[in-house]
Amino acid sequence: MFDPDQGKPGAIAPNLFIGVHFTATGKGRVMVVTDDQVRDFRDKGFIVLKGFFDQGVMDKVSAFLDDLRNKPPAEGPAESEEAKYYEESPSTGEKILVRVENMLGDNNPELTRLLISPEVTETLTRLFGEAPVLFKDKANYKLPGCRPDKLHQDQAAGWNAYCDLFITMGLIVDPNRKTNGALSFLKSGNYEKALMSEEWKPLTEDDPPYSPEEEYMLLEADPGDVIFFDSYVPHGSPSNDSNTSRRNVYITFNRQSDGDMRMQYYRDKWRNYAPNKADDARTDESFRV
Ligand SMILES: O=C(O)CCC(=O)C(=O)O
Ligand SMILES: [Fe+2]
Repeated sequence: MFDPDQGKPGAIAPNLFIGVHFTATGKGRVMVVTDDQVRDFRDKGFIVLKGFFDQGVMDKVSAFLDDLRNKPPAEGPAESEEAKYYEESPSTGEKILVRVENMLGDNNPELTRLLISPEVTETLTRLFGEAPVLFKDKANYKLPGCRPDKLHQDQAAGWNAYCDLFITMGLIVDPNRKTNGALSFLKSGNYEKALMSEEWKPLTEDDPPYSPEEEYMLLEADPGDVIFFDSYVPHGSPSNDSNTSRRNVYITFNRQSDGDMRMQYYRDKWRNYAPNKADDARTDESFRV
C-alpha cells in the first residue's frame, strides 16, 4: 500500500520549488509508482515508466530543444546561461552539438515546471525514501554522427565528491531505436553500488550488445517514456549511425539530506571541462557526463 506519510510535507528543498505549484501534503497525491515498482528499482537499479509525459508536454520539450540547439552559445560558463558542449564527430568530422546542461531552474522556469512535475517529485520521494533535490540536468542530442557513450556508471564521473547516491530521470524525446543509438541497461541487478571501474573510465571499450548479452536490455522507447535509474547501474549507447537524432533529457537528483550541491557541481565542472563553441569542438574522447 502507498504510505501517504512517506516524504514528509514541506520536505522538498527550495530549488525544486522554482515556479512549481503544488502542495506536498499527504492528501490528494497521485500514486505514480507501486510497491512492486519500488522493489524492482531496488533490485535492478531502474524502472521504465511508459507514457509518463503526454504529447503536449513532449511537443514543448522538443520545440525547446530545437530552439536551444540554434541559440548562440554563451561567451563563458555562467549560472544564468545554459552550457553547450560541441564535439567533432569521429565518423563525419562535422562539429556537432553533443549536449546542453544547466537548462533548469531560473534559466527556464516553465520547462522546469513541466519536467519536475509533482508526479516526478513523488516518484523520486518513493525511490529515495526521502525528498529529492535537483543536482544536474542535461540534454543529450545524440545527433547523426555522434560518438558512443561507452558503458559506464554515472557515479564514476566524479560524483563521489558530492554524495554516494543519485537518481536520474531519463526522458525520451525522440523515438529511441537500435538504429539511432538507443541505450542499453544492465537488467540483471548484477552490479555493485560502488565504482566498478576507475573514475572517468568506461567499463568496456566495446559497443553493445554488451557482455554477457542476456544481462542487458536494449531500451527502445518513445517520446514521453521515462527511465528512473540509480547512479551505479551500468548503461551506455553506441554511436548514432542513422540520419535521425536521438534526443534524451537527463535530470539527476540527490537526497535532500545530502544538501543542495547543484551550483557547486557546475562551478567545479566548468573549471575542468568548460562549455565551448562549435569552432572549438573537442575531439578528446575522455568520458564526461
Ligand atoms: O544519452 C546517452 O546515450 C547516454 C548518456 C549517459 O548515459 C550519460 O550521459 O551519462
Ligand atoms: Fe550515464
